[in-house]
Amino acid sequence: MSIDYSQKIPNNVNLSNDRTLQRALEHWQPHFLDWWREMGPHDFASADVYLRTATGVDAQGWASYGAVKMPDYRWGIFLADAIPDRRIGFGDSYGEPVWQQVPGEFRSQFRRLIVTQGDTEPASVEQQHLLGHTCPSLYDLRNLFQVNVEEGRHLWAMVYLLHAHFGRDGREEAEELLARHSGDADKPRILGTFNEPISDWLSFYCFTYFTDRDGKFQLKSLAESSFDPLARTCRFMLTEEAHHMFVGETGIGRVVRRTLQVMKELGTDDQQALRGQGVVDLPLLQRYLNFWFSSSLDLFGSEVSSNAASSFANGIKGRPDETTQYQDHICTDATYELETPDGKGGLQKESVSLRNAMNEVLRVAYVRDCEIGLKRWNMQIQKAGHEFRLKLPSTRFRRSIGAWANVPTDPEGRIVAREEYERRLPEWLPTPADRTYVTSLMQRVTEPGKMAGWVAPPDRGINNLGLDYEYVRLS
Ligand code: BYC
Repeated sequence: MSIDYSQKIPNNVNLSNDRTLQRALEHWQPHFLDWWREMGPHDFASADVYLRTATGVDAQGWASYGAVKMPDYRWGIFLADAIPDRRIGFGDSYGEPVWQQVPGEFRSQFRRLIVTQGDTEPASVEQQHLLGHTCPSLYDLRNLFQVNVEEGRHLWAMVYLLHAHFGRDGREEAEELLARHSGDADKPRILGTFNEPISDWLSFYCFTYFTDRDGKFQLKSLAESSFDPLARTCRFMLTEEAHHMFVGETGIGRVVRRTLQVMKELGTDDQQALRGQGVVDLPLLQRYLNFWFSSSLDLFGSEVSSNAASSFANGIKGRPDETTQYQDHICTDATYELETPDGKGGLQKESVSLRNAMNEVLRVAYVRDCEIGLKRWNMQIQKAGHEFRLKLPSTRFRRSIGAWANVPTDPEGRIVAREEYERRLPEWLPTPADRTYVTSLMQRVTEPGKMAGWVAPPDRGINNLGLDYEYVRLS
């Protein structure tokens, strides 16, 4: 169904047929706009931004591009088309018709997952609140704002489900989504990574590479859900998510390219020399990757989780590409082998029910996906004739959730003494001096076609426009 933009809330769910729901959402809308004004991109309300807006939910009708002031962005409710006769694809009710309403017995589980998903969306906008001030180019500034408005729309996606399917509880949760704030001491966001500040663009690229990729895997799992409206909304969100990861992958790639150029010009990889020229030395980039990768791994939850098992059993949350990637969709008898710390400085092998290990199944698939960018960036480094290689640290490194939480390991995953861990952290994670240096690079560049000195230009502009196009017209 095409998107109706004539409505106060654009939608393709026939919202005007349900006056009560429409009124409830119209009541929430000004609260959302207040939140956007206060917590969204700081200081750019009157800028004209070259944004894409969804016109339809199929591949052809996806986007229209044009100059938009962000507060006028048409946030709305867009569900991918229903798949006729869709059946439950996993768990105890495998093969039965999917649900158009939430079954009462699974209500609180669904609500918890939808709220957790919804909470990350405004959180990320809050994390990036001030980034626009230090943009490396208008191209990047526009990408930041594109990501921000789409995260705002993803919040709408979850709020629609809460309002439409969870009654009064849902409406209260929707209000709470605007009341918690990233990093707030009293009312923080639910998941750890979404309370980390993103105050520089290197962090932004790492976040969109690693943390948005968690979004991809979580949304793919929820897109398998037996609750069809959730599945359909996540399917459409995934098409938006792809651009966010593109921003991360190409962003880090451009940082690497620029550093390699300067390494070539200077004929050295000496940190001092490179920092003298205002670029990001590769070991510094590695420490940023270590930070954001390890933080994002926690977002998958514990290796062994009864929550994950019951979500799978009840058809609430499947595995990414459940239908195409797996033979066994019930998984009652299957087991999963894990290696966990034995609490005495060594390792133990554990065999757990596969249903209980679903978080780990997702995390392993995620890590594999993260490797793709690393290969591309390393290819550039190799081609430039350098031995240095960027690496993902072990999934055991610096974990706060699950079996490896607070177990001191080095980035290779070897358990080390707590004292050694503390002492060597500056080798592995950004130091205060690193952060000060990165912050010093964050000088705002807003002349069309110009780029900050620490990042190479992208290969191409947006929607076939040149790199010198004025992607954001600042008033
Ligand atoms: N930080 O059984 P456990 C995105 C909590 S990103 C803090 O181990 P479970 C985006 C957990 O909530 C995708 N707490 O794990 C990206 C639970 O608490 P309760 C977001 C954590 O429940 C960029 C307890 O620990 N979507 O879209 O199986 C920009 C025990 O949990 C953390 C989703 O996450 C943590 N890292 O799985 C914008 C999908 N990890 O309930 C957007 C929905 C766990 O006992 N969420 N805990 O109080 C889920 O599927 C699950 O909630 C989780 C956790 C995978 C997060």
